[in-house]
Amino acid sequence: MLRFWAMMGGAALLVAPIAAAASETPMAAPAQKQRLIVLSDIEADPDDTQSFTRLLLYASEIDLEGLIATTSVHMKTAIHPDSIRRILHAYGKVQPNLALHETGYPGADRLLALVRDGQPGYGMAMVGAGKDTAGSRLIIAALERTDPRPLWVTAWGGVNTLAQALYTIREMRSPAEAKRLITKLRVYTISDQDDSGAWIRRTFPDVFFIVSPGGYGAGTWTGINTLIDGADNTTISNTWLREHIQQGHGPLGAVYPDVAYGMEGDTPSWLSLIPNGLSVPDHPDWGGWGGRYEYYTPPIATVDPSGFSNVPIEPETRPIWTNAIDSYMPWQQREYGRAQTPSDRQIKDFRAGIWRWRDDFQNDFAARMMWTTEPFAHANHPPAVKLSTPERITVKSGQRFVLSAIDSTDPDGDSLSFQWFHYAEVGHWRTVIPNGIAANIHTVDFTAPKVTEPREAHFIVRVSDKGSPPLTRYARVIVTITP
Ligand SMILES: [Ca+2]
Ligand SMILES: [Ca+2]
Repeated sequence: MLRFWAMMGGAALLVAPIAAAASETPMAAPAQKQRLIVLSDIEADPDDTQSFTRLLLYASEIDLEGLIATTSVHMKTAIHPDSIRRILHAYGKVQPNLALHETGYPGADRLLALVRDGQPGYGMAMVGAGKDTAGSRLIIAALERTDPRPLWVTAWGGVNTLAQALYTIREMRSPAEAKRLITKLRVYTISDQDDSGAWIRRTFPDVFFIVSPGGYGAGTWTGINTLIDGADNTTISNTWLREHIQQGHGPLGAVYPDVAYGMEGDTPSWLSLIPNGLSVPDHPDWGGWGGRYEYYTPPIATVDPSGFSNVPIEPETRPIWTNAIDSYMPWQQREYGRAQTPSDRQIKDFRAGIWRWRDDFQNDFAARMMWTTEPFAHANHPPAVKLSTPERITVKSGQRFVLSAIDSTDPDGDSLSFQWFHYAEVGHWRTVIPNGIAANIHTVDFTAPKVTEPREAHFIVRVSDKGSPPLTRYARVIVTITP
């Protein structure tokens, strides 16, 4: 109880006694985790080191299966696996403290054993017979492992080590076996940082592939660090990073380098693998911390073809998961007896699918960095969202329906805030369905619009605690509306 009062800043709130029941044992790691192999051109830009620092704080929630040093168009003749090991050594110093907060953090030795050299040179010139590397062999071994889950490979630089793995699979396995392995792949590349991403898409038209091809000006990933005009950009400022990540937060925070070009341009490739109740990785069109993507063949005119890229930009040959436009109205904070509501200002942009969650995932990062040095009682932990209604319901046109997250809890006993909304870009009903009453309460009612054939609408509840920093988790309800 004392801890609870301290976390509330001693504010004179009337608190239900349930707060005293707050747990101080580590939270349980999620039962189902995504598998991830990272390809990184670490040292081409300090931001790969930033992305690794953040990723290791989620090593309890994502099964890391390979950390591979690669080249890219920005660093064509060198790879730096030792730079990955350096971050892992810093992680090793804080892993015991992280384990006070959540189960499932692997020891540094286990992660050090996953570091590999990828292709030592640039692009497709380094792919072919006799060019297997430790990195490409690790990818094949991971695909061949008996595991029903998909395997994510995210490229933070060039992707030719994956191209080599696919080349070898095509040459050395039967067509049926190759198809079986390739079906397990989920690829996300941060733009095209060598010429092998386009080759993979052309040569293996069935590979699940998320990318913003073309110039970096078309990159959805830029939503992580682009300044939003007229909005509050505090959580990506250098001051915020210094205060919440870099300084005074132990050895892992200390390895987080200053921003040189842009903060963590590679992070969106894996951010949606964090199980936060919002992201469903196999549905990039449903949206998540890493952005929202739709499946189509982007015309070359839409991919910033004359923008900065350094890799030849060619027309796409088949559908891929790529840029999708979100409309987002930032919620305004209103003091003195007024409910939080969306502002009048609408941001409609292909990067908004990342922007809209940015404060949430930045605060999550800051809280986990505190986990590296603080005991459980001195740090914040995210709420556990619990729906009181099913995850899928069917209603008729004109029917009123109620969605509730009233039974949500917080491991620290924190007070919770709620936001319910219809995610209008997702599903088959694109007109915003307003809520009947205030949206910032745990139980909200909506009225189904009139449809002429069955339509699906997605509703999200965003649940934030009032800890420091405030942490947010979500739940999604898919409503099928019938005539
Ligand atoms: Ca990179
Ligand atoms: Ca909390």
